[in-house]
Amino acid sequence: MATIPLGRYLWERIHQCGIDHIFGGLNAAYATDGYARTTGGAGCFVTTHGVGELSALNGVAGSMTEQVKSIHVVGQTSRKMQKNCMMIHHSIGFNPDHNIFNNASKAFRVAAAEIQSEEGATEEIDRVLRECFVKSRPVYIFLPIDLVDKHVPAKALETPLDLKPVADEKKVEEAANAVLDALYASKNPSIFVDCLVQRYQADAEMRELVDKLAIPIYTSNMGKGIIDENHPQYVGLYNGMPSGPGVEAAYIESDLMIVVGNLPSDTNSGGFTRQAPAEKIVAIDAENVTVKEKTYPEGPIKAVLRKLLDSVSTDKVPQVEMPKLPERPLEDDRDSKLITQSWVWHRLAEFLKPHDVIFGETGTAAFGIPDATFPPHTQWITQTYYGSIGYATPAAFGVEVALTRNEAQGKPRGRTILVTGDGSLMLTVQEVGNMVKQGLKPIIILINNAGYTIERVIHGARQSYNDIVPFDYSHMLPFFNMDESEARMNFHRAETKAGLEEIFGLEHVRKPKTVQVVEVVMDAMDVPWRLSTQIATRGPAAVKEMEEAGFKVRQLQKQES
Ligand SMILES: Cc1ncc(C[n+]2csc(CCOP(=O)(O)OP(=O)(O)O)c2C)c(N)n1
Ligand SMILES: [Mg+2]
Repeated sequence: MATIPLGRYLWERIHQCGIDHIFGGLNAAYATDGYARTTGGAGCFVTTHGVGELSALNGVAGSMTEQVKSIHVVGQTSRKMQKNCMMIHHSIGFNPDHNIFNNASKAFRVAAAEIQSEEGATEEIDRVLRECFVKSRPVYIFLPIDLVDKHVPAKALETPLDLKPVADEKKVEEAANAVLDALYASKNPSIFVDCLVQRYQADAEMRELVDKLAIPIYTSNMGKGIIDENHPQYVGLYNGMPSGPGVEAAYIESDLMIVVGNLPSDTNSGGFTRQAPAEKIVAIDAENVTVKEKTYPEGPIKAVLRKLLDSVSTDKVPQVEMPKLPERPLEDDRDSKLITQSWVWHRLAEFLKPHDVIFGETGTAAFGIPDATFPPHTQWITQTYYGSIGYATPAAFGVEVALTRNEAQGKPRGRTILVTGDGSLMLTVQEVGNMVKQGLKPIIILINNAGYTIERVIHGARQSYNDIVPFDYSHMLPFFNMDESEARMNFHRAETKAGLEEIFGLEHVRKPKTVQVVEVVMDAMDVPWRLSTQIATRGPAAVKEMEEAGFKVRQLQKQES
């Protein structure tokens, strides 16, 4: 029987799952997350035991809660060292338990292969890789160093793993029929598309289905971009109270709300103000379907959408008149020559091109960018639920690597556009060095607003704990060893709208061949209206604090609802 070293088996199997790159190091968990989101499959990273895995755990937790496929391989101490509780560096104290870090990460994964013997090791690896895809969340593989070279049977590698969830045809059909019955009986249905559609690789089915149903479409903050926002049936981003004018009023007119891939965190539901009356809701979730409070279990989202596509009679779907929304109100700071939150995101959207991947790091960017309409085939990435600042920069590194891979596979390649705040960037700025080193070419748009503006609007507007150590960003590219004259060409700073217009017009910014850094100077006390409105959902005391600090709170949504 042909055999192969266990370590080799592991990497071959991972490669077979569509993973062409392995990340390592401190920010590897973030890079893996970005890579997975953009390839649509999984990402993988490797760390040393203890220090390495613990450093990466915050990134893994983000993938866990946002349901991103991440494979964490830990190079563990030998079985003998473990058994004898040896004081190997990175361990904790005397007589150390080498499993302490493995135990710490249990809450942040859906499966683990804690390999202690070459017997059955390949089956364990296969099992957890499958779980990663089926449950769309992180898995953990713990491989003692003395097992890496042990030979195991290679036969299993001849058959690639089946990574699809098991779908019981009858149950899927029953769930789909219940959805269709409710749809045919409705008069004014709508469909709400959220981010888990993307995580469970059901985007293509989702797009086909909205075309076929031709009923009004809404998305969440996190689901933005899955459906083309220029689609004739697209109404808007519905996020409860912090929604554009008329969006909530139009949505609640629906007598049936088909909600697909819901992720109802506070930040993705306008602080829990998104309306979802149970008697009107058809929920197509990752593994189940619920039709007006009756649950149909074991219906994987992708299989259910496929079934709906195959069995819908479009002539029975009610024809719904598209709601007419009022115009976006004119902002009172529209004449400012300086760069404002009310202007910059719409301007940025004009800069976007199909197939771009755009990041909104946690901060004002994540609340500002959703206001802008993207071109078709734009991927929007934000860690809106977990919201760990510092995520976006290494995740953008992972996306750039994924785009290179997609391009090698003959797929269209857009640009990675990272929008990050000055506060967030500080946490993981060293990944810009990795981008330079690897010859990647993201466009980094860095909001210099002198600190934690999102925190200022929440509390302590002028407190020093919301200030940061100011960086001189002109040194960033040379510091990471980009040639001085090249670095001068690729660093840009805008203090005015006219200045940013000029930068966005430059050929080497629009079609970058190397990392571009665009520093955008904005006022420390300027916030997007979606953010102040979200905070206003906390009640009158929060509004009072914002107004006393000098922030503008748009009254519109409060008056409407
Ligand atoms: C790891 C981590 N620490 C702290 C926070 C709390 N927090 C949320 S946003 C933010 C500040 C972000 O500032 P910046 O990136 O400059 O964005 P801005 O709002 O100024 O545009 C902080 C500290 C967090 N989300 N994650
Ligand atoms: Mg800031």
